[in-house]
Amino acid sequence: MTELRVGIVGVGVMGADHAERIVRKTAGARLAAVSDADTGRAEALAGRLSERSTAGSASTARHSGGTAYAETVRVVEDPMELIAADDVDAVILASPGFAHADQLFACLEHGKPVLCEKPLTMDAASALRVVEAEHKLGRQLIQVGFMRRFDPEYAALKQLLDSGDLGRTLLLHNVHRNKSASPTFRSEMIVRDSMVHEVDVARWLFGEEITRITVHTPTPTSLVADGVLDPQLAVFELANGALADVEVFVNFQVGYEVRCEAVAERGSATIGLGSGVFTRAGQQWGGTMPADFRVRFEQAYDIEVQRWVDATVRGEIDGPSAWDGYAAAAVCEAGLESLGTGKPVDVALADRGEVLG
Ligand code: ISE
Repeated sequence: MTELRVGIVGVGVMGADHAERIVRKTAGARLAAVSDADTGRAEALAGRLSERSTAGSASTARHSGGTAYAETVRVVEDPMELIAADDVDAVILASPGFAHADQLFACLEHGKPVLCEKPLTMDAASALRVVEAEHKLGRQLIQVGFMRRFDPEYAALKQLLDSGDLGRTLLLHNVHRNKSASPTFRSEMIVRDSMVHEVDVARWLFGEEITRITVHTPTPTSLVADGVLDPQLAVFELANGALADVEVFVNFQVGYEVRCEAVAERGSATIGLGSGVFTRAGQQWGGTMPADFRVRFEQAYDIEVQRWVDATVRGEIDGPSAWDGYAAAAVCEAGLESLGTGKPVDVALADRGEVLG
């Protein structure tokens, strides 16, 4: 295979970002087709990317060969048609979470490797069905878009903790703040779409499953619609007795801020303190904050997609698996129950050995 022909389903904020990434920055891949419930939006994006490539500017030069040539990005109305298409070797799913289950089953049916943005699916039962269907195929086709694992700071933290230099890791403190969220971003989405990242971070850094979750909700900020519980403070209990907490605040107003501090037996390590260029001028000092996750995690997304393309060509995945997506869905499901009561809720997780045995 010379170049991996990628099709993207859903070209909203994240899908459009990935489309640009495939065209401008990813070696060994080309954007073959896009699909979106809003066909006009897909057409506008395809037109924009094709135009830029035909203009042949240096920034749109193909990375594989280094020479610019016209990109013909096909717009396909039906996402199922895109998934089945002969000119699409692999799929990026950036459609809304509720569409993922059917689209993932279609990818499995057509043997298409897929990078699926989180959440894997909307609930643990459907996520488990996806894991089982993939397992039956005998080949891992699904990678989940938990991009923090590819962020150089998170990767360095993981390496440090795994080295054992600080002793055993005891606690994680996480902060996850967005500048603002749309009024349709309800309390449940704060768990399923935002907190799910720290669910994955905790499972990944500890290498353990989360067995119980408690979601506390202080009096909400006055800057959200009635009934939206923002911020939220969750505590995860892990199978080895470790604890992790996370504050998720999606209408923080200031900017995008994601931090993680690990406390171990002989020291602690914190990432996400970056303030860009730190300046001192006019009796003021300070730096800047990224406006959103695309800026903060740009490098992580670039590395994630490049490694996914490279692994796909080798017939493998190289990142969070369908099981990771399922485990996160199971934790979030328990988190949603706790959100209603403020009480700890045990996570109901299938036995990994039995499912993947
Ligand atoms: C969004 O979907 C993301 O994945 C971002 O990383 C997260 O910060 C944001 O809260 C979510 O809505």
